Amino acid sequence: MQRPVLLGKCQVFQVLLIAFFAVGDHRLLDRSAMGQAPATGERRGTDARPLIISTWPFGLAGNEQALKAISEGGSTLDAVERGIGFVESSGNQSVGLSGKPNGAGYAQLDSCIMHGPGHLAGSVAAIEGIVHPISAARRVMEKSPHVMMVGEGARLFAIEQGLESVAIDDHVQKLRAYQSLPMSERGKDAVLAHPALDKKGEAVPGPKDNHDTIAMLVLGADGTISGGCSTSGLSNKLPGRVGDSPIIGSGLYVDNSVGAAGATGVGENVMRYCGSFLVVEFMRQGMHPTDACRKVIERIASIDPRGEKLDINFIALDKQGRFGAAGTGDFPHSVTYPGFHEVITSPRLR
Ligand code: SD4
Repeated sequence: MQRPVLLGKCQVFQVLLIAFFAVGDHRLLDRSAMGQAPATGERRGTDARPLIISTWPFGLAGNEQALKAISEGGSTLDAVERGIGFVESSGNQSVGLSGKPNGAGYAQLDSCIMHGPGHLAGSVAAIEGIVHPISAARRVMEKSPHVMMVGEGARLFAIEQGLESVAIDDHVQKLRAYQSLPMSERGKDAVLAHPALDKKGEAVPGPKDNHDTIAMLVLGADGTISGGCSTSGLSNKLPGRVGDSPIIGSGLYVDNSVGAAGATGVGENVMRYCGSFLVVEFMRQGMHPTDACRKVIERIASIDPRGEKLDINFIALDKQGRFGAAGTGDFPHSVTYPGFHEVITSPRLR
């Protein structure tokens, strides 16, 4: 007689759980609560927590790891480190040591992390031979007196901190061989920060498909927000080139009282505008994250003659659980919260 009673309680709990997530999903599509949906780009939101959003379809597996970290009692910061760390060692072609090599033929990685409470930040740039740059960024934030470390100093610090590394013995030789090339041969596929003009005087867009980045934002049940970003950067970049991804305010920005934003795309077209910072500032003014992302792209495109050929994308979430994204092209990004785990594609801006 006991067993059916116990089962009944479980079922009631399950129904309550489903109802709770259904409320979250209902709000997700409740445009009267969230405002009228614009012609392109959904305005979405949820009451469910944690809410995790990351760039590209490959972010989805990272989101899953982030969710696991939280379900095992970890913080939003632990979630970011684990989620991005998973992508860094997944054999990804644009994140981690398996990512795109620079012009000299080896990976130089960029990463940063932010934690809302205390407005904490850490970052590493052009780091070599470190398997998890996101963990190196977290160590800079938590174990050094600094915010940003670069190159060999960052690598040695990460190793001292016990992080996994691989040998980089051949890098100097590769760099010398690269430097012996005529200038015209170096970084010939690299993207230009300032628009190149074709014979007609039209701005030439940068090469496609030679880059990608994981940016991940996590909103916890208590309203805590953390974020991170990690990339190998553009393929064939000049050795020593640093993109937007490790720059606080460009590749990532978190303000615990407002929300967070992260970027992916051609860093040269983001870092001159403090792109992620600007998204958060627009959300501070009350804009929905989708609108804030769109507005920043429109701002940048209004200055740069390459317009929508800039190849830039933003993700964002706010303190209320509203989230969104926008890109100069169709932009698939990964969204996870209890009851929802999907890739959403925001349509190209124009
Ligand atoms: C960079 N923003 O190094 C990175 C690359 C990237 O999608 O995100 N590509 O410029």
